[in-house]
Amino acid sequence: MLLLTRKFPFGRLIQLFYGRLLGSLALDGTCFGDGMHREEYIESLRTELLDLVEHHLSPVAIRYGYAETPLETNIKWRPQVLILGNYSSGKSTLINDFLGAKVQATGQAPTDDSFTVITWGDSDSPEESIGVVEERDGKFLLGDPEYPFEGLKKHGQRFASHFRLKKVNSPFLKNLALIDTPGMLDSVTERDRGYNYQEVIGDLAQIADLILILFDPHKAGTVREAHTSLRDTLPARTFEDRVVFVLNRIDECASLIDLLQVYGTLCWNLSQMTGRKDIPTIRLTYSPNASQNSGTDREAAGENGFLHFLDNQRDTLKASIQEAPRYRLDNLASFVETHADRLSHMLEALRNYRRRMLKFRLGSSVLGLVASLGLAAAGVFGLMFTGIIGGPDPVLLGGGGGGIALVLWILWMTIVTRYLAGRKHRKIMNSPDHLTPLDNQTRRDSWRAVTAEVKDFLRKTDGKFALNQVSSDFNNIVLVRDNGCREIREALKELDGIPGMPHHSVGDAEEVPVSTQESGPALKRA
Ligand SMILES: Nc1nc2c(ncn2[C@@H]2O[C@H](COP(=O)(O)OP(=O)(O)OP(=O)(O)O)[C@@H](O)[C@H]2O)c(=O)[nH]1
Ligand SMILES: [Mg+2]
Repeated sequence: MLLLTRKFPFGRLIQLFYGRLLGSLALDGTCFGDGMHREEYIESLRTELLDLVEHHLSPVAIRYGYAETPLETNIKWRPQVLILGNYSSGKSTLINDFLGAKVQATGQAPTDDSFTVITWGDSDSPEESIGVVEERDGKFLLGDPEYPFEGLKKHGQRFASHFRLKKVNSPFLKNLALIDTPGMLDSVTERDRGYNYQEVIGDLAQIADLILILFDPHKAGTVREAHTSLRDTLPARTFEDRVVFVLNRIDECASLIDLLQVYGTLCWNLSQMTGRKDIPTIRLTYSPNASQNSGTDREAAGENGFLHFLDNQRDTLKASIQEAPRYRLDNLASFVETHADRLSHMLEALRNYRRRMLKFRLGSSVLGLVASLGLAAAGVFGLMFTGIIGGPDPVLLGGGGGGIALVLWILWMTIVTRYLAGRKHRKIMNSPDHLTPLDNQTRRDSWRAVTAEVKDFLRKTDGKFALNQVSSDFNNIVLVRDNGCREIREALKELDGIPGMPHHSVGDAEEVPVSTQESGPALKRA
């Protein structure tokens, strides 16, 4: 409870969180086994984090041109799970299975060429069966500020006509939204989409809290699009936390050997994609419904006996998806960390710029003053010695000399100093890297992310802005960066450490007994 005594921007967050936590514990020792309590805690932490972004980071980000829209615009909506995969890999079937109704169209061959955001919508009567209660088009979805998709407008009309919203009264959607995507195709057909598919995927991946990538046994090697879209857009450190690989439709493998071959091919391709030697966890799943409907339920017919030895990791996947709100907290924490870090670097550079320019102007004005006084004195004495002016009247001499010195100093300041300051400003604009120390990779990375914004701000203001305002903004952001971020991490760690409050990492699930941290297929226990 040490955290409670600290005085940080997060004092309120921590107090609120732990206050409720302790209150609940006192009332009911078993509260953590109760999903509702856990959801409430996650929700209050989420609200506080958004509050922090809205009140501490966004105003500063907008003031200095770091962001054009408030930073929270893209993160304030509900947690999202993005579902990617080859065409016909079973994305829509998986979604329908989880929702408990046929909400998305399914079928062999490329079926759906739209991005569908599926979110919670209340039905008129509680008895109504699960289904779509409201449907809206892409124009609405891209224009309504309630949703975080305004940034996707840049992908044009063709994309807008392939983007839609469905509200479904399925309890599965109470705390999250799913995004179904058109299947990945090969590069030739890709050109006909009419919008840049990979960029759209990249933008959606950035706001998604969890990304499922589905493969099926027929196309286990097709990872080109997934590779380009995700590796280029997701920050490297969040890639592994956010992405879940799924080998779906495994019931269609002819035998265990067939499955192992497919699995091996997929592992090889994934290791090429991730650039790592270790194999990411791959979930092995199939849809019992689809399997029966397609008449390939060879497990029941006894043909496909190998399925008896494997866990269908459908439930594991479901549990992972339902953990999306928890991933959202992690992502929000990373979001705050990244932006606080970059913003503080930007402000540090602006503060250093202003300090340097003020120091330069001060130095120049002192030099100008000394030079003006010297020149004025020399001039007055020169005129006296050459007899151009008469007797040495000290008042007249002092006044005349002072006047000349003042004129010279004003000329110095308005012409020489202004010229030299302009030259210095241009020099800094040409090589801004010297504004702050760049002694490690983290600093170099954050600097690369804000260099353009720093230059833009200096160009727009012509280098004229208040030093004390920048310094005070810098100090506040540093407080968020150093203390606030640490406290968020501590709060998240403690949340995970409390007994009865399991945190499923992407590789974990409660219901399935086999350790899912292993990367091999999940064998059933005897
Ligand atoms: N046997 C079997 N068939 C499946 C499974 N999952 C999906 N299918 C079938 O595979 C076909 C394609 O499934 P969809 O869910 O439409 O696939 P999709 O990935 O949404 O396809 P696109 O939207 O076209 O990219 C459908 O006919 C499904 O019935 C499965 O686990 N086993
Ligand atoms: Mg589909």
